[in-house]
Amino acid sequence: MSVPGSFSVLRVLWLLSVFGTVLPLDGGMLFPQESSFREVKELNGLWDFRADGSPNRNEGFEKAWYKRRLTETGPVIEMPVPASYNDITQDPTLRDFIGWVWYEREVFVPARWISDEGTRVVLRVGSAHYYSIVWVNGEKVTEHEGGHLPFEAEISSLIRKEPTKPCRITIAVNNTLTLETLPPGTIQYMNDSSRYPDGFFVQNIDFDFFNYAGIHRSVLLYTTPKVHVDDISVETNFMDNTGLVRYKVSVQGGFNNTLNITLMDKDGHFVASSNGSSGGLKVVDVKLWWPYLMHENPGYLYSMKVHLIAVSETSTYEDEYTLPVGIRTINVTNTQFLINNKPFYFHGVNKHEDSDIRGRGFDWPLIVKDFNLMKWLGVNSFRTSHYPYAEEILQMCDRHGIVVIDECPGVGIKDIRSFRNASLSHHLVVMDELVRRDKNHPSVVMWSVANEPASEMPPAEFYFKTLIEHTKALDQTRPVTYVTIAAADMDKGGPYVDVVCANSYFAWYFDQGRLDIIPLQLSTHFENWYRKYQRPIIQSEYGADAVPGLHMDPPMMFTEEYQNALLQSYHDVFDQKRNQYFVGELIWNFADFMTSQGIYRVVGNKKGIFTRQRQPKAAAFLLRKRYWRLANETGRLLPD
Ligand code: BDP
Repeated sequence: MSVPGSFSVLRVLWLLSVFGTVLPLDGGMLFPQESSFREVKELNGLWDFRADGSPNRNEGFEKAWYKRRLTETGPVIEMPVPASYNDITQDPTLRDFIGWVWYEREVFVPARWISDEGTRVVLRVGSAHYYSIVWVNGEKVTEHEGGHLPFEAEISSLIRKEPTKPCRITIAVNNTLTLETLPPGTIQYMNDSSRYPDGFFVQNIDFDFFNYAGIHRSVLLYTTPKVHVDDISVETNFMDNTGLVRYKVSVQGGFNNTLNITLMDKDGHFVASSNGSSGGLKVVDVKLWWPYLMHENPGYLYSMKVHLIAVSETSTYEDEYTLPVGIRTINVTNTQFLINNKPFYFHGVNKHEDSDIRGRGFDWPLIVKDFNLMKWLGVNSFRTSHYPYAEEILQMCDRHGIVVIDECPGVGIKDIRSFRNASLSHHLVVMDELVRRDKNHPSVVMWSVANEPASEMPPAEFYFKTLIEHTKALDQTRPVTYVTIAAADMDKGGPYVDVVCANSYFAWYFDQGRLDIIPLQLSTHFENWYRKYQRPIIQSEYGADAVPGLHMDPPMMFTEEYQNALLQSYHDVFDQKRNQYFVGELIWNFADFMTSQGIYRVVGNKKGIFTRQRQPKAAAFLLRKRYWRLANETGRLLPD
């Protein structure tokens, strides 16, 4: 099979990452923040855009499009950032495009950022799907593999080279998925010339959501002083009324650093302070971080101000970064999931970053609407199915007390070739990047390293043992799981997870229409898991498609009545197991979402309890009633 140029470019890049050893990440990935010593400039808005439609998708590299303005290379269109490009135009070839697309924008950098040699200027992309290469004024500054996590490059010296010119930022993004990407996919050439034109190829994927592409989150320029706070890690604990925040700060670029750490309460009052790059802060009369509906004052956050003064022979640098800190503990027993030593029961949802027109693009109105809907429903938790969500969403979870199972993009690992070392080493890097970004969020209570991998295949055992041990070494404070659909006696990775997260679709993908089998099959399924692994169990997905407005009684598949009846049957079993080892239920899915086209999907997956436009189906009311009841029964709404 011939591999066209575009994919060979990717292959070269991937080969480099595959054969390199997995090195610890250099540097932190603190969320950009303004302070007296830091500035942020958003580059969102309209960018010039051009998809490389050449047969091998390689024209942009052959003709070095990054060397001049994109408009000079050929026709460009206006493309909003952040947004997926797929649903923006009326062109089906762009919706379904596979290969490199090019974004470009010119920006004026404030003169002071250029003239002040003590200022460090960083270009940051919140996420771009899937493989990105970034140039500034024609010079490559970074490249990044992975569609859901941030990457950045320091560009200070580059912009100082031509101080009077606007700065031209070019970002090429390729959405091609291969056996070694996360999620994986394959490119298939259709060589039968009686049926397909020359060079016809398709992207095969084994996951159930549209492979939206483009620059999905904000692009920013931000500054820090040359000597700066590069990373902060906190771990929290408490005993009786006293909280403890252990911290570590790393500083880049300097020597002779003085670090002052101050912890303040929600109202800005002084709580504790410390000096140095690591240490502990004692919090008398601690206010713990509690989940929504588990306490009358959920999501309590302290602020940890890290202040740096660094003196060199010639200059003094000052930096400040303030990290929100929630003090809480997570523990798992054989039968319980404990937050602050109290049993926590997940009554929540699975989501997608997905909406009309924007695709997977970051959108504040949508995010705030979703939080309002979740609170209306009585949701206390969600899983970031099937990839890490924008950090702004996790910050909201911290503030509102919504508990998160943070999932990496390890979805659709079904081909045995995706268990090889090349895939595993990339998966380990993704976990490094994910933990580096999300480690300080109190809302994140568990890592999920994958969704529904072919965990019955023999290589799954080594793969998941390595992956889970690696993740535990990165973060000793949180449990680790992967989400399985296998049967307990088939699952090879099961012994390594802290919590069993099991998906099932009884009376949907099997025994269609037979709601009556759910009680037997579901309880057998739970009993088998518990007998085998003695771990708490979460129903991490269950549900049924419902086309809004379709009704039938007695219920038939795809009607709102069937969706309701199926949920109800599941709930009956959950209630039986709840006081044993069953610790949570996450409906599939919060809202309808787009998928690739296929005979199983009617313009996307309709298992939402809300439509894609966030209007409720009957199931939303059923779930709301249940979740508020559960909150009252399990949530201990009263203070201790
Ligand atoms: C599960 C997958 C999820 C799908 C869902 C479904 O984890 O991504 O969308 O099935 O089929 O197995 O609706």
